[in-house]
Amino acid sequence: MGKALEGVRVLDMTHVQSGPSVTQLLAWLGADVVKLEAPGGDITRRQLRDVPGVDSLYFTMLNCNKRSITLNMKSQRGKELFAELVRSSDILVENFGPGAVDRMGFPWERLRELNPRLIYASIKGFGPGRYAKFKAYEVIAQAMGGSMTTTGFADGPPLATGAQIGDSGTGIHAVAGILAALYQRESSGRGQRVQVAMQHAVLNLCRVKLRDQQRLAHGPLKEYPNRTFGDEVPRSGNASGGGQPGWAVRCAPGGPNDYIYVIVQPVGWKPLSGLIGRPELAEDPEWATPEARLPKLDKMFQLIEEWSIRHDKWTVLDRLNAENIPCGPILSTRELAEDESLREEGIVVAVEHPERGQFLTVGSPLQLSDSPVDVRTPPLLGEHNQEIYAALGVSAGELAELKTNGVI
Ligand code: CAO
Repeated sequence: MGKALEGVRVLDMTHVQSGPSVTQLLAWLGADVVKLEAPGGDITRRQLRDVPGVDSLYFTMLNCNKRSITLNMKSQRGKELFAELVRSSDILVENFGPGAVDRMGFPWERLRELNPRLIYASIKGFGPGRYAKFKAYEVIAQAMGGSMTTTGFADGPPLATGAQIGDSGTGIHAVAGILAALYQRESSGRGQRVQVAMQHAVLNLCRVKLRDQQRLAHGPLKEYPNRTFGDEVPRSGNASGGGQPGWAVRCAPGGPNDYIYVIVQPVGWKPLSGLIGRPELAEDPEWATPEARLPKLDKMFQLIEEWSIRHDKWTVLDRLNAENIPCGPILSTRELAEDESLREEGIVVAVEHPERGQFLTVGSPLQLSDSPVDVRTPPLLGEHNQEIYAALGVSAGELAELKTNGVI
């Protein structure tokens, strides 16, 4: 079967996480992704290494299904070869610090001159305003995009979330922009510039918190567990913060991940009150309606916890689901890695790597009926130098010379 992006060529100058997450998804959608690295390689090949001398999991989990070439962009021959690669690519993706590609001698004007059909996508920390020149990492984007201020408990410090919303979250936004540009090129015949800022992407994901910021002007946020409100949205612990109240309640035997997140929809209260052994609360006017429960959500979840703490989270999951009550046990990373259902669904995937052996990765969350994904091992550094440069007309002799001179 073919692939959605078959025939699309991506020149991938990305590194660390945000950029590689973009090109890995494009590769899974069927694009031919050529990762261009400095001769020393993407820094993440060496970061957080678990096996000495072998590409780290940081790298292997973000660079599947790509080919790898090395090229020193600061050498004259490197710039010439790069220009050739740009001519034969549909998409260029990069996430260097601000201005790095311009300093290499390839501002957008030059790139579009080389290839008017090129889609040139960049991820930066920030948009073109006052923060434009700043570098950014995951948690910086969380700090400046509305996530840290709203994560945690009211009496504690702002917290980082484990979900990589600044890096991979931005990456997914960039994929959307790139695919739209590819589609527009069908009618315009022209490529275009796609720019995504990590701060913008995180703020987009924190959209509901900006909603609540405006609601504050009209009084307290009643569905928040907080007792007092100032003029900023407070951190609200594990509250859902949405129209249906939710909380993480403890389960047996009380370990760090023995919790289940429970949402109490209006229809859920009757079966829930029966499950927790308090059937009378279904009819009690003090408890029967969502409005009656709203001022005492903490008490409500305490009642639920008095029941849940007597059972393990899997039993609680079954019992709640039997009553159609939305809930989710807190799954540890070990439980996720071992989850048979996730393996069968192809989202937790075992991949064979030539140097490290088998490793686990997260497969593609995008499932297309006519474009199946097969996750393939990431490339070793420069693994495809020979085939890619030969296709550009570089002879075997010159290739050896380029290697000796540090151009590749
Ligand atoms: N050949 C020669 N030089 C190369 C090269 C190549 N193939 N690829 C990169 N380089 C050079 C760049 O030209 C740049 O040199 P100059 O600064 O002299 O122009 C240099 O490598 C460093 O690039 P950088 O600024 O991207 O790297 P850094 O380690 O200093 O910063 C990061 C890393 C992530 C902070 C920065 O890239 C950034 O802000 N990126 C945008 C935001 C982003 O994606 N962050 C995600 C981080 S993951 O948590």
